[in-house]
Amino acid sequence: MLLNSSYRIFNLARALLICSALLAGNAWAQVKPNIVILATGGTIAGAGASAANSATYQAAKVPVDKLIAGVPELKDVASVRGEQVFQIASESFTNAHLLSLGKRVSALSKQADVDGIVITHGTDTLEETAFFLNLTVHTDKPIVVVGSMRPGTAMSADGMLNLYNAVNVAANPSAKGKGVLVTMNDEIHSGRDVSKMINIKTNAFNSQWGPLGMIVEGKSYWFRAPVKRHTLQSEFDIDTIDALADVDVVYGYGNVPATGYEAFSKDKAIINAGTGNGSVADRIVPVLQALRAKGVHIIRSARVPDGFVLRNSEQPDDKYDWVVAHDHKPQKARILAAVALTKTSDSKELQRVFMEY
Ligand code: DAS
Repeated sequence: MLLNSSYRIFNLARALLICSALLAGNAWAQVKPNIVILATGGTIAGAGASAANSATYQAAKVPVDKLIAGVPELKDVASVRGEQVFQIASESFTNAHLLSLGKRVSALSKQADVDGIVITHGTDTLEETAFFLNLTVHTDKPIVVVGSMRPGTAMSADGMLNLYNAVNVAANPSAKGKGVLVTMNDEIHSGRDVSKMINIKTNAFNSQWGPLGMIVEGKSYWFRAPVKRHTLQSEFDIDTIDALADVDVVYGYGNVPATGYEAFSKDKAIINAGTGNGSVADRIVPVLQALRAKGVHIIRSARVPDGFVLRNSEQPDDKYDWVVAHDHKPQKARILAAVALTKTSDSKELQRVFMEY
């Protein structure tokens, strides 16, 4: 009799244990990653007068909560919450915006209840912000910058799917440790490599070394990983940067005068967006040498979108103590130079940084 009742108690206890394990397991399976969406404005938050207005609209109108509500499928992917950091068109970004956004991203990345961060951003300077964060935020958690080429009010708007893709990538552990990413038009790009190459098409963003992967129906497909230093491997830390030096860009072309270069004579560095392989007109060489003699760093980039500027090719960089931007386009070279100058003003060190990041 006694044996019988203890057997029944054992079975009951075992059944209770199995049920609680199943419930816990099921609850665990229901636990979704916590993703924070930081909204800064841009077309992805834009609104046009009619559905036919795919290129004529006002950027930076829709608040982050409406962006999130506009993609109800996000709740199947992650526990999402939004913060409205700015509400501006990204051509109006300044260094102060970069620093403020970078510090917020860094602070959130340190929170245990944040698994990934998505930043909605205008497309005009999205590549600069993504590169800046790639250089300065010390985390391996996914940080994904996303925009759109058409406002949400337009036919075939791209913002909803771009945002859905960005949250999926940010929620995917496979995106950890790949640096800051940009998802546009079903592609996953490195924040280092990507640039806006077309001004009014949804396939506007391109990396000359190719995307890292694709995102299709919420699933990430990876084909490459970054080889240049970023995030946790970076010697630059946003938490210790409170100002960025003035670094400006002068565009090279036939007949270019010295005026533009001399206008930036107070800068710490000038990026020359040179013709061809970062060429400098013979009448401009002495102007740049004089600026270098005053302590202004000269960094040779190129207006040509692809390839990279070869040191000591078009100009004797060793002799002039100039720096080459390698494969960085002028607008990215400005970001990298400004970040590097927070730590060094030695031209050899600057050249090392341009080759390593
Ligand atoms: N003016 C553009 C910007 O805010 C609009 C956009 O494409 O996002 O960058």
